[in-house]
Amino acid sequence: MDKKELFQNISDAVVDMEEDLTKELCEQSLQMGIPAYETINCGLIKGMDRVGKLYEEEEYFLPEVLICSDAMNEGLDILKPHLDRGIIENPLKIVIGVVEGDTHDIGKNLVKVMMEAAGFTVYDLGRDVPLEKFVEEAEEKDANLICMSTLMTTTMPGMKTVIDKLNEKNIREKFKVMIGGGPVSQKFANDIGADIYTTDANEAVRRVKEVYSM
Ligand code: B12
Repeated sequence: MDKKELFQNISDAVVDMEEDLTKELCEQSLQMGIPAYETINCGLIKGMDRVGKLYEEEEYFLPEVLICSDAMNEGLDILKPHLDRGIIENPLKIVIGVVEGDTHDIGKNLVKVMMEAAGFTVYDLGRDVPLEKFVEEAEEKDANLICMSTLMTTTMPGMKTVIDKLNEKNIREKFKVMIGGGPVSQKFANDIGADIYTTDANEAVRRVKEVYSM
């Protein structure tokens, strides 16, 4: 089996809710010497993206989606210890969370894993995070970057509220703000004055490194 085929099989195993097979294939990827981050991006995340689409098409319902995400997490558990942690002398400090009112955290967790793998220090506030907490924690941890995730249109305005709070306290310049999640777009990011928007976890790391010239 070549790499491309293996990634396809991992993505299929997630979609087919095959926890054991997902684990087995992730182990195989390590034996083949494939970098863990590549298997996460090209196998596990691809699979979960397809699951999201199947849900939208009403082929899958929530119980199926949750079993798929269990399979993805089993795979992540195998791969995470093998992620090459980037070694950075003064790692960026990142505060990340899902905005108030929203409990979808699968995507946020993936962004966190990829950020940690890049060598950044990540403070995870979890999901359904009170908006004020983003500001408080960023100040307390002396963070460089605030990352916010949301999957629902109804909770998107919370991202703007956080930026407004930073402005009110005259500390907006201290932090970069990065946003992401299903309904979020570059246009929305521009409208609310966020600094960085990306569509996926891997791109998120690339853009952060670009912005900080790393
Ligand atoms: C899984 C899921 C759930 C699970 C969540 C489990 C969990 N722990 O996260 C459960 C079953 C709990 C759930 C509940 C609900 N859900 Co739901 N759910 C989904 C589903 C099917 C998949 C989301 C997902 O995990 N995708 C896979 C991940 C990997 O993708 P992702 O999150 O987009 O993340 C990637 C990128 O967006 C990006 N990214 C994400 N965050 C960030 C952050 C930053 C900073 C950056 C840079 C990038 C980034 O990187 C990630 C990896 O590449 C979506 C449909 C869909 N297609 O998205 C609906 C969906 C999000 N849910 C929806 C709804 C309505 C609900 C409920 C309100 C349902 C209900 N009536 O009870 C509740 C929410 C309750 C609440 N208050 O939060 C709607 C939202 C509609 C809207 N537009 O607002 C959706 C779109 C389904 C739909 N079409 O109706 N849900």
